[in-house]
Amino acid sequence: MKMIETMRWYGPSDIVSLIDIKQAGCSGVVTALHHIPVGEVWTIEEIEKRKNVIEQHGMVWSVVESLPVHEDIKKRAGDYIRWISNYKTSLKNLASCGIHVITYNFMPVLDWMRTNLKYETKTGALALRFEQIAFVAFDIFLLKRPNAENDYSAEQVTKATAYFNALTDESKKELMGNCLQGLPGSKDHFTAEQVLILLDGFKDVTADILRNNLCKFLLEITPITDELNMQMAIHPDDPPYPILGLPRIMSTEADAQYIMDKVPAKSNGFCFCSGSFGARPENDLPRMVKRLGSRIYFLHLRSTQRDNEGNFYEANHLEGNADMYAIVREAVKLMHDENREIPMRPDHGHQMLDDIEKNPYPGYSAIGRLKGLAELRGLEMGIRKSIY
Ligand code: CS2
Ligand code: MN
Repeated sequence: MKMIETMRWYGPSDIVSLIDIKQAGCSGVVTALHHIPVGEVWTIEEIEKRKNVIEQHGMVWSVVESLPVHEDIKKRAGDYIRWISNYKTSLKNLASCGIHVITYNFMPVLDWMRTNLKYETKTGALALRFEQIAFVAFDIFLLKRPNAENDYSAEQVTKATAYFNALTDESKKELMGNCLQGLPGSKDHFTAEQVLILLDGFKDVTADILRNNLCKFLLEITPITDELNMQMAIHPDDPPYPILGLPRIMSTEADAQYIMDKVPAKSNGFCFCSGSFGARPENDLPRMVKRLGSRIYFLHLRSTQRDNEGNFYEANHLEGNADMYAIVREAVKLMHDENREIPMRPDHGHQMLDDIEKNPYPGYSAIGRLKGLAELRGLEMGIRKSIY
């Protein structure tokens, strides 16, 4: 049993083409209908259209990433009943088209957050980076979130002030743009005003409330996904701790265990993202693969290099803090023991060689991901052949 090798494709507007993905050696494609507004139904017609393009290139649509969850569902407010009903319809439509693995996340307002999208690594390849003090400076001085400074230590505020004062106008603009990236798959940026309004909508939503809302949502959809043999794979928070005063509920093994206990349905599972979980030192990644085991439906393999101040950058796939050998070893054993194949994608890659002149979605370069995939594939084969 081996991992199903896939890459994410953002659809027809992605400068990385299906031909590129095929040549990288993938049998599967991970994509979403990014043009459909969050909450609206994915019709069979639209799903088929996308599926056909992928199949014309000799690959299959292995995983949906993401079927996004409307903010109202996370808050359990507004039109959430309608959005849940739409979500169920989209799930049924996907299943009827033969697509069964669905990734989503339950991070309020934003998806992942980085302060630098072009951090120069020692080879000159560019990586995504999260720098704590830059982020504090963004929060207090650029976003101007009310009372933001109360969330940080006096030392952090002092450092962020000095950092901010030393920035040129151009660097300020860049930091702002990096932090206000839109959702994956969109080239639009949020404005500070939009984000402040969205954040305000979550001001009364504590982590307990958010967790509860996630469980209620899962209790509503999993009877359907169980029946249709689907696999729901929640993606962890990135970075895996609260930011901008927002609650986070999928950052640790205990968080994952909690929703597994509350919603035991078989279709309630995980997208194990080693890069997201790995930004938190106490997350023991190989142990998590072992413990979450049969509920892991999708693997995102990536490593981060952390320092003591809470900064991290995305390292080469086999370097950084994640023990990729031990993680892949657990995954190989899991697939062998359960006699199943798990889809995997190299999650993000450096911008390198020809990628540098191009303008790929941040993290989704062609050559950097190809390199990551090639390394991971070799690692997996070596482990598999040495054990079985
Ligand atoms: C992805 C996430 O690009 C990434 O970091 O792993 O954006 C992921 O697609 C979503 O959180 C899943 O809903
Ligand atoms: Mn990921």
